[in-house]
Parts: sequence; structure tokens; C-alpha cells
Amino acid sequence: MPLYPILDTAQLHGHPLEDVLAAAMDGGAAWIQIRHKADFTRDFLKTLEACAKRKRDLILNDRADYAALFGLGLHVGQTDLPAAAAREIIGPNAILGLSTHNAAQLAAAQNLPVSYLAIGPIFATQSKANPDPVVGLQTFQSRHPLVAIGGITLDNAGPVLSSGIEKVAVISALWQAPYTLKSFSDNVTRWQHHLNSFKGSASSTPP
Ligand code: 3NM
Repeated sequence: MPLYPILDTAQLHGHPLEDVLAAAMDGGAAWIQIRHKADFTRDFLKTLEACAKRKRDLILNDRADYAALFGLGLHVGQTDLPAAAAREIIGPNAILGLSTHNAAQLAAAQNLPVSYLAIGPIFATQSKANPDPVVGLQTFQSRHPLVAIGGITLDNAGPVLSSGIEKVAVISALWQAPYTLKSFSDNVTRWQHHLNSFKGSASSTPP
């Protein structure tokens, strides 16, 4: 499945996280990330636990401890716990992703024990505070599957996937007015169909 929705808890348009997760799953998403840049309060941890019960291979950003606790996958950034240490904590079978933002970081990550590498921002994004410089559309070299992120829309996603990218990770463009759960879920389905037409069936591997 070439679409990798990211559910950013700062961009849920008033819906509970669990409901948005259910909508993404209904829409047919396989890999889904929960991105939470606020405090991991006890209330949030309860919600996270409930989400983990709905979907075991959910991917959490930044926090190896909570990913391990709830049996989740993990996505880390360049300044988080190093990938090898994160892998020790979450175990050999959990999905582990690492953000990279340029060719040097991508090259340096090739021997790390990750499941995939993210590269971005491909285009300008409003969803991340202090984003790295835009890397643009190019052909990237990696022995790990690549996920492209940053400013990806339905219109520009096709060319992104045509340049050796396995999946596109998307936050804002999956939401459109009137921001209902139904329209979110329908968008996930629409994106998958659209992206599959670029990937072809051979390369859209399930997680
Ligand atoms: N990471 P949108 S860009 C979470 O460059 C994130 O690593 C990025 O959101 C990176 O799809 C980004 O709304 C934001 O542009 C992606």
C-alpha cells in the first residue's frame, strides 16, 4: 500500500484520535503513524493504549518506550534515540523508521537496523515546525524502502512515487473541508486507488 497516513494529534480537526484511526483503517490504510508532539499525558497514554488495541502495527513517533510498552512500531528523527538503540527497545520485528532530510543523512543511515527511511520535505510543508530545506523531487539511493514526506498532495504524489519511493507519508492533504471522518476515510481510499495506478501491483507490498 503506497499511502502512509500520519495522524498528527495537532491536526485532527476536532475528532478523537481513536475515531480518526478507525476512519484511516476503514479507508484501507495499512501503515499508519500517530504523530504526537505534545506531552504524553496519562490521558493521552490511555488513548494510545486504546489505539494500540485496534491496530498492533501502528507506528508511533519519537518514543521508543511507549512503542515498546504498547507493542507499536516506531518512527524516530535525527535527534531522537539512535536507531540501533531504538531497535533494542522495540525488538527485532517491530516496524522502525528514521527521518532523513538530505543525501548525506540518507547515506549515513544505510547500515542502520531500520525497516524504512523517510526523506523530506520533498515539497514545502506547513505541518512541521522548523522543517529542513526542501529536497525536491529527485532519485534517491537507498537499500532500505523509502517513504517520501512533506507537502505531498494528490496531484504531486504520482511523480514522487515514480522516482523509486515506496510510500508517501501525508498529513494535511488527507483532510478537506468539511473535515468529516467520512471524507477523511474516503480520501484515504481515493489516494490508495490513485497511487496504486502509479506503483503498479508488483511494488505495493503490505507491511
Ligand atoms: N516530517 P504534510 S515533513 C512530519 O521533512 C513531517 O521529515 C517531515 O506533513 C520531514 O503532509 C513533515 O502536511 C510534515 O506536508 C508532513
